[in-house]
Amino acid sequence: MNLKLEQLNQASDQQAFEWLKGLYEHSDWVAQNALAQRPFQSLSHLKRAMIDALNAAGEPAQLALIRAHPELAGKAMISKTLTAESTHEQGKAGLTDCTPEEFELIQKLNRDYSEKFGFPFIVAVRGPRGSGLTRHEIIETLARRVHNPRDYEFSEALRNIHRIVEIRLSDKFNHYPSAGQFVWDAQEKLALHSDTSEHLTVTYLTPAHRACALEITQHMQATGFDEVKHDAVGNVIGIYRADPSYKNAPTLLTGSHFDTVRNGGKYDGRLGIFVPIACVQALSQQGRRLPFNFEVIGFSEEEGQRYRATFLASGALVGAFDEAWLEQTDADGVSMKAAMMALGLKPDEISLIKRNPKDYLGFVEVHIEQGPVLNELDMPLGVVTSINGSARFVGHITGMASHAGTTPMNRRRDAVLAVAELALFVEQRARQDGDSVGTVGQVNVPNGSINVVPGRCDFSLDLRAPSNAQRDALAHDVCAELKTICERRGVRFELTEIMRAAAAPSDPKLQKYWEQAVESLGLPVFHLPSGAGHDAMKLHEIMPQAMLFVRGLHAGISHNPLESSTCDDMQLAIEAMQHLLDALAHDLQQ
Ligand code: HGY
Ligand code: MN
Ligand code: MN
Repeated sequence: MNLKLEQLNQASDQQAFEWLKGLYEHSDWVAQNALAQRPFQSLSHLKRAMIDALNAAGEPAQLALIRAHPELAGKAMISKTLTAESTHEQGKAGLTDCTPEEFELIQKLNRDYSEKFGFPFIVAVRGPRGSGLTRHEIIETLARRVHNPRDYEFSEALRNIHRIVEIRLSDKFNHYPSAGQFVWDAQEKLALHSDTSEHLTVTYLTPAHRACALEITQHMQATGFDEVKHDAVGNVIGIYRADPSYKNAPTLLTGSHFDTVRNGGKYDGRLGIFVPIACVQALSQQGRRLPFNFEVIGFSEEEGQRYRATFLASGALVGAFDEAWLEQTDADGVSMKAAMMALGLKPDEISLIKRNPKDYLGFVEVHIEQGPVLNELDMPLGVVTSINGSARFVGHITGMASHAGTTPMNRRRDAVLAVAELALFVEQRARQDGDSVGTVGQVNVPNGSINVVPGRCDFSLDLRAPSNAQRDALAHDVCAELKTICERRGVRFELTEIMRAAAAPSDPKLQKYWEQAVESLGLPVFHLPSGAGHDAMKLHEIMPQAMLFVRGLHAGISHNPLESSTCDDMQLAIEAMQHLLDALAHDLQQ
């Protein structure tokens, strides 16, 4: 079918209903109820109307819809009584040619799942790219999700049903998110470069990191940028110049980071590089120029994994590169300076990276949310209101190593237990604020032994809050408690603050451009703060900034290989950025 939205908007109720049949499995009432919201501004608006119709129907109707779905590789497939859509989808996922062992495993997992939840396991088998999960991914997902709580799985089943509908709708309208697929595929390919073979880890200036820098460079060169270069800290910079009739045109800056945490996800940072690349590709293909330069940066270091120099790359743009970082050594004793020189980077040119804010309109960044909010609300995009302030510390507690068998419990100076007590205090103290967060992300007993009371324990602290004052109060209380715990336990501590980033409220003007962009897509405008830190908080120090969040799947999990986002949501982020560019261009020309 090659349906057009205006056809659907102008058709009779009956005809419109006919056209939308088969979207919700054996439940055409959902689309029918959504038709009341016609005329639809966009396919996103239609999808939202159907989500609203299902939400309004209440849990019994939602449960009936879930139960109307066939089991994967289940009885309906064997008896060939699947709907045409499900036959196509389960076939594409290779479920029709399972090995006997796979078939046996799926049957068992299906049984366990249905017995536990009282409804069948549902996953959008065509997956986040729309081209199909593999059998192994499906089995892995089922084996993982069978351990979830019921209420989560009930909602997750509905989210997967909406994803199935989204893909079926693309088929009906023959409308595919091609730019989103380009961005999705580019990140998939970039994720092949890693410091380790087991999972995705790309730390500063490693061979994998340089391979990523090269690949991003090639993407920029192939998509119409006028200039592509690297700077002294390894940032990859692409410039799409303004219309030449605008003398001394200002620059809009955008971008995000391409380094990752250890065992990270494919989209953290990278999405914010490829979305603007897709925008430049479209501008270049249309032969269009803006009344401002558009500068896209792949920031080379944001996560602070190899060296304790978080936001190093965007920090260099605001003149906040700390020369002392150059002397830091990594786990193998390689200094940052040596790592840079080995790649031909010139540390003495770092100071030249600093930008003059007068040349810029501001900084905008697209980033995955890295949290559950948009996923739970079935919202593809969210407008960020502020980025939480954060403080990070590393430290160690020194007690006394002693024999695990002979040292009485009241004679111990156990370094781990002091850290454990601190970690529980961090949890309780952060909870007290309601919107603060505190994490002891690293705990390590150097040269520890199973039968030795730990004499030393290394640990980290990551403390965040929506305002600097709240962040500082949290940090103060945690540090004071550390002192109290150590005095009481007769152990000593050393603590070093390694980062303190200010909270960064979004610039109202740039935030408005994001709001108008989301609205133009026929989506509700949803505002949320950012718990995660971003390069935008560094640029915030010298220029206006605002961010757009993109929904993550799997409860928005991030800093985890389960991090996931659909090409349809990526398409929406591209279209939102295109709208922002056009709106900014229009206003500049007034
Ligand atoms: O930790 C953060 O918030 C970011 O991912 N660097
Ligand atoms: Mn991150
Ligand atoms: Mn990030």
